[in-house]
Amino acid sequence: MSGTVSPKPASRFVGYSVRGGVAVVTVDNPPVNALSPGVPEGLESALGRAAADAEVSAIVVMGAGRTFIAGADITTLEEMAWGTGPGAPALHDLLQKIEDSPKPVVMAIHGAALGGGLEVAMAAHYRVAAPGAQLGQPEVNLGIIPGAEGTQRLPRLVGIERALDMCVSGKPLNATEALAAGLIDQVIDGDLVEGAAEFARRAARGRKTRERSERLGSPESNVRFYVGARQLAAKIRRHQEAPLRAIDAIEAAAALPFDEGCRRERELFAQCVAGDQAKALIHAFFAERAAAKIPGVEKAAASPVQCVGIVGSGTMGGGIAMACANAGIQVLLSDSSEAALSGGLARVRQNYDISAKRGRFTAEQVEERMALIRPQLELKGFARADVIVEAVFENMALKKDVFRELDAIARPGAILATNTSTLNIDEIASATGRPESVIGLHFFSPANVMRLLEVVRGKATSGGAIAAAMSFARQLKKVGVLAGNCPGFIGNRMFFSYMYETQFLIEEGATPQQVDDALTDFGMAMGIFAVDDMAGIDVAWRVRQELGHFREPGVRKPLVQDQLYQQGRYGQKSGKGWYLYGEDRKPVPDPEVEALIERSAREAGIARRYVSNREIVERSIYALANEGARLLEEGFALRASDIDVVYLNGYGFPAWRGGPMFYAGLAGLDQILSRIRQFEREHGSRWTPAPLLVRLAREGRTFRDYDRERAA
Ligand code: T1G
Repeated sequence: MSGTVSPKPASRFVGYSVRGGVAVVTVDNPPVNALSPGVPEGLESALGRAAADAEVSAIVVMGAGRTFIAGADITTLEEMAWGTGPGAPALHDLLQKIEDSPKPVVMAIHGAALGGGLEVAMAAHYRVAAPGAQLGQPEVNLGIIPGAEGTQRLPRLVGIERALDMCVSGKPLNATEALAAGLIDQVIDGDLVEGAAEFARRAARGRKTRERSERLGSPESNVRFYVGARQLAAKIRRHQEAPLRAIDAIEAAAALPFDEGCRRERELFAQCVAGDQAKALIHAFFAERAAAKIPGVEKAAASPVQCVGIVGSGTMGGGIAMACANAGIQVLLSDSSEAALSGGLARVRQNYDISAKRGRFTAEQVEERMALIRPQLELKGFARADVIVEAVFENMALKKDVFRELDAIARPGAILATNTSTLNIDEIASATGRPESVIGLHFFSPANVMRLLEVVRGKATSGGAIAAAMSFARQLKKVGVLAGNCPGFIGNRMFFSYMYETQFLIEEGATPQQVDDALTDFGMAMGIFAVDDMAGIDVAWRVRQELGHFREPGVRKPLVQDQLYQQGRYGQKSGKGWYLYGEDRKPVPDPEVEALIERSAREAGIARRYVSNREIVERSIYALANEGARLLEEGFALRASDIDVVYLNGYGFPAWRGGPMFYAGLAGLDQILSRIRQFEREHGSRWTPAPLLVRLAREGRTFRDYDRERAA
């Protein structure tokens, strides 16, 4: 193929070359070609050059490296949200220039065309994509709506119903779906640039997307789509503003001329980006990525884990096996008896069958996964495992025996991990001659579903082992967060304060249901008593014994949970705990429990009173933040944002509130401190404010400021 390549790039971010009469304009802003300041300008100037280039009859726009364009630069959006920067560059001029180009413009998409990336693509006359491409408007994940005319062009290409679904769910379409939906014109199997250039050469001038109206429906026919979209938003994005505003903007697309619709979108975008939900969700986006960075530890060189050994095929072991098999990793799953092992495997099979019934996997995918899981009665085969995860009963002597045995078998350099949620990693490591390879991998139940993986470093754990564990988390598509070795690590240590506080609240006058309702209204995925019933009251009891909670004299001890345990009310598994459970597993308040609470309070001389929902939320959430501040200062968490990531991904904390530490900053640390001081006066030393909280509140700073200063 003949072609000339420009010796000079069109701008720092945009390359320009000509192949056989087609200008190839390449966005090059690693890692994901975000539309940072300079990129839209570079694109505009490249388009101008192509327009003036007599040799050029059509234009292809593509992305360099691993992706097309992943959208607006979220760092500039964050500045916009906080009002600290000039804001995101306006894309309107660029979009108009693309759409008005006298020569046909073809977008050649591979990797991600997300947010502003898709909006740029939709302004073109044609779009072609590689088979692996993803096209979407994920702005809702950041608490905003598409801000570059996406809510106006998308429905013109894919129709109102599909556009609503994409903007409310935030889920991208793959290339096949995008083709069927009308979002792209062709899937290109071979060389993308070549294919796109060929497509461009044959392309006619093409229509402007703004001028298409045939898929916009009529106000009457659309009503049911708007109703459906609002129902979807209420279901999957409860309490969130942005999905509702996206629906408003799409309604405007159908009701108003294009330019007016764009104006409406801009207003709605501006409302969203200035709100607390956008601040929180943008925080969550960067927090998750920051968690992967560990000072002093290099990211592991890419050598993916091929084989994992798991000791124990119970609920946790089985779930971990599924998480690994889902990532295509071979699993050696062991247990001490034939019966236990076949029971464990049967549970795994049953869970997969349920997923298959729900349409998450095909029968074939289930078989592929089952084939990856090899049962073993002995640990000998573990010699070839890259990672070994111990998931036996929560008992120190037993775990030490397992590690002693593993030490004799595992290959040098293998990661020896324990899934303990409570026990001391250093003591477990002491059973081996290689404590540097021993680490905690605290999976959350169900381990094949929950995204969080706490990676717990012992005092001897090497940087290499930490790096390998973090990269293993990524391979499992989980978010790894590094925690220090203290009782409960990050998540459960904070959870204890939260859980016990809510138990005191019911003794003082609230009911489990009132507490749970107040917490779910706040945004928690589940109420705490429902969580306790799901996790098992017997499990919580055992943890209390193991960690010696309430052994110190003078500490207020919750009155009811031990009684539930003694009555065999273990929660969902026994049909009753804090609540009663029928077939549907929905918690039903139990008058017997309420009577038990009242009686226990009376006997302990606790005067019952009216407890407001506000007090419930403050005492539970501030208990989290106060304990979080302590473990941050003590060095058991690297950043406040890591604590947020733990709560967002492991404990059902609402993402649109950013996590407990971020939420505390928005609520005002001075405000929180003064409430905590009041609680301290009323309830004593368990409410003593964390020194770090006191210091930050005094200085008028937040945990976010604290993280930023320490990162700088
Ligand atoms: N802006 C800035 N940085 C970004 C970015 C973005 N849009 N996307 C990713 N990064 C950084 C990220 O922080 C990380 O940095 C690195 O890139 C690799 O990301 C006008 C308002 C594209 C699917 O929401 O979904 O457009 O940690 O680890 O797993 O309407 O990143 O290496 O320093 O996630 O391969 C809409 C967000 C914006 C896309 C790649 N776009 N990104 O996943 O890598 S709003 C999005 C992603 C908007 C318009 C509006 C994913 C990815 P670091 P990564 P990955």
